[in-house]
Amino acid sequence: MLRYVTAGESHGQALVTIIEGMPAGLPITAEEVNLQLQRRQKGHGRGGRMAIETDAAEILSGIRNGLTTGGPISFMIRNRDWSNWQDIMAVEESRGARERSVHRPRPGHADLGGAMKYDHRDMRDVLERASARETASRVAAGAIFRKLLERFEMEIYSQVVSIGAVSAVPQSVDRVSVQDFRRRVESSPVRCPDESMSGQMVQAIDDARQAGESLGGCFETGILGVPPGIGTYTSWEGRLEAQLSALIMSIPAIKAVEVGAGVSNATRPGSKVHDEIFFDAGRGIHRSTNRAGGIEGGMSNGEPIWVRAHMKPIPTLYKPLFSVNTAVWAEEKADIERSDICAVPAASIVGEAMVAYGLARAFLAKVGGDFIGQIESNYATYREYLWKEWKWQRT
Ligand code: EPS
Repeated sequence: MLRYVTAGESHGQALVTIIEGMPAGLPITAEEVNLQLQRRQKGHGRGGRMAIETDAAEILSGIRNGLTTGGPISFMIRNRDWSNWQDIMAVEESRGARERSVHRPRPGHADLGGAMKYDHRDMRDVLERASARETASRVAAGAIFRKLLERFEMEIYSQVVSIGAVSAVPQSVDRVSVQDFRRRVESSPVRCPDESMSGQMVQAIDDARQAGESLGGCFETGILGVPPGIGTYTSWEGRLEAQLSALIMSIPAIKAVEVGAGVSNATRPGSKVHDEIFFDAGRGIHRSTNRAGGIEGGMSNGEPIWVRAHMKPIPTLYKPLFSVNTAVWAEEKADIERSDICAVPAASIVGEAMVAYGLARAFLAKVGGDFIGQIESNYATYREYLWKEWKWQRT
């Protein structure tokens, strides 16, 4: 079973990740991992922390001579900013530890709930772990899962659909259009492929910054090239839409997820929602719509998988809302921690990493093995069966 755990605090010494269950024989380099980390640091609206860090993974185990060994893969991402927090974040008792104590919880963040749950009178003990800084670990792990999927011609993409009240018309992605799509997304400061809307999103972020506000928005992430039959209807927890939704919802500040056109599908009659099935000798079984987002009945159906995530505005406001100072039990304005104004572009990279993990886990559950060659053989057999018996092939 493919799984991973992350550890580390935003201003601690480092973020640490351990992955178990990766098959042996997959080529991967720290450079490929760091490329994804660099993508996560970008995005108009990111805060001052991104100017301090140059996130990079130091691989400590599970990869030798450029190939996974099948053993646990571990790596760490050092926090450059730690040098400014060594006293406050000291492991041993330290006089300076409480210099940056937090007693005015930010509405929308984990501060108050975490303090109650763990009896943290200094809420810094909550926010250091609750910080979106943790997503750097997920993006680094996602780089490895992504490499596994690409070995089997499955590729991940994402786009920003809206920021605040500025919405673009989301662009559908397929194998023909994906290269040009990627070029336009990666050249946008907010990862929106529509250049004109991209400019309006940047303006909305600048206006929010001026007003002491923060902004959320919506991003879409998807996977091309997934064969039918990944995931299962036979158990509730095996349903692929449930697995991917939970992974996306686990990203800090994500408050709603839809699979395919899930929200608008709920407003339409069935004949305007379900994707009709067609057949011809050349193409075999195929569809001309994909409102289901590539998943039906808990399983991939062979169409591109796409999900959309709706992110709340970042809780830290430079014009803070009311809160309660729990050190003196008086109503006061909330604490201000250095923060982003908008992190939707960054969150779309985290979303890519989470769907990469969900798909890799479900893919290995279907055609897995202990080493890449074994998986290649299993997958080739499955693909031949799909065409021979069910006239399905990747288009
Ligand atoms: C982030 C690191 C954090 C925040 C931000 C994202 O670093 P710092 O707290 O030192 O500024 O900038 O986290 C949040 C906005 C949040 O609310 O958790 C990162 O690495 O993505």
